[in-house]
Amino acid sequence: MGKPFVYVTRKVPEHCLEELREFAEIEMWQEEEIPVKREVLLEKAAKAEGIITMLSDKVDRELMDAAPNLKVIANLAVGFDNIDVKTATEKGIVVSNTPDVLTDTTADLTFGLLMATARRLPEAVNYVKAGEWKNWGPLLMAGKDIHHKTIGIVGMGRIGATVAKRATGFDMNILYHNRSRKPEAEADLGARYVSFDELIEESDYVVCLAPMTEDTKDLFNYDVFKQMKTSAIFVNASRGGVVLEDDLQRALDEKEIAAAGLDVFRQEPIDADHPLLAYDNVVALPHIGSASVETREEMTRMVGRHVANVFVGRKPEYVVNESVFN
Ligand code: 8YV
Repeated sequence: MGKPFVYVTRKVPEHCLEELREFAEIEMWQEEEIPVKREVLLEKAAKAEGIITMLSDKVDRELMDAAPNLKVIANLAVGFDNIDVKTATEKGIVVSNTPDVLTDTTADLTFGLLMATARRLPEAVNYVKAGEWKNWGPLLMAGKDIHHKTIGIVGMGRIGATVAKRATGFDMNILYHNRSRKPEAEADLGARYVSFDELIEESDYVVCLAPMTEDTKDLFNYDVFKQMKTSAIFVNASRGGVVLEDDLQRALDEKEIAAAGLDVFRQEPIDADHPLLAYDNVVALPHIGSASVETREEMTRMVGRHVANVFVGRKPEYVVNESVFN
């Protein structure tokens, strides 16, 4: 009997899948620029026992119905809103994800995005590169201070808590809102648990790191932006679906908030004519929270291990639907 077939829906660092190769025949979508075509995915799924997937590659019922031999879906991400976990569980398919390994890297990027937005770094870089720097004045590209300001973290999971840790280095006052209290963050980092409304009203920096769920979908609407300080900066490094982008645009137009730093969008990738790109006070990134070479390699090794584990009847380290093992 041949080795089980595994399809990888995006180009990943191939050398990190060496261990998995001992257990599986691996094929990978090779285009860097274009996401895997749906018809290709459906065709590959028909013989796949494992799928390594990520981001907006939808793993829905149609795909799982087309994959009668599928045993494991390993997501190269901590978020798994691209996967219909309920259907996978019904079908006994293991779903795994990659938390922890990307926590520091994503927290670094989130804090970097906050700083870039507050201190107008992309605008300043473009200004110099465009040869517009002809003079110097005290208020040239003047931004907002970060130190000693209040950061409000919505979603105090692993990444939220690590951003809070970064914030302590800037002597920030830390507020958080989360489904559950985090005593360690309160004791170790001095973070204060507050209601969502209090966080929105009191924070100079509102940072969203909450996962995409029914509760967080469209959470940041016009009324929420209006409730923020007019000097507030909104940073989103979780999922685009938590923000109503038209409402954010309106809040920026009406100067209800000062600026936004966005690593994620409702529909990714975005085009150059996306309305939010027209704002100087919006810093937009192409969903690169966990995108360091080291972390991407580690994530790839991890999904490889998860798939290999399932093939040898072992439970992977991070399983989203534990009940398939009961
Ligand atoms: C992923 C992310 O790398 O982990 C997540 O949830 O958003 C990123 O770290 C990206 O979504 C690709 O799957």
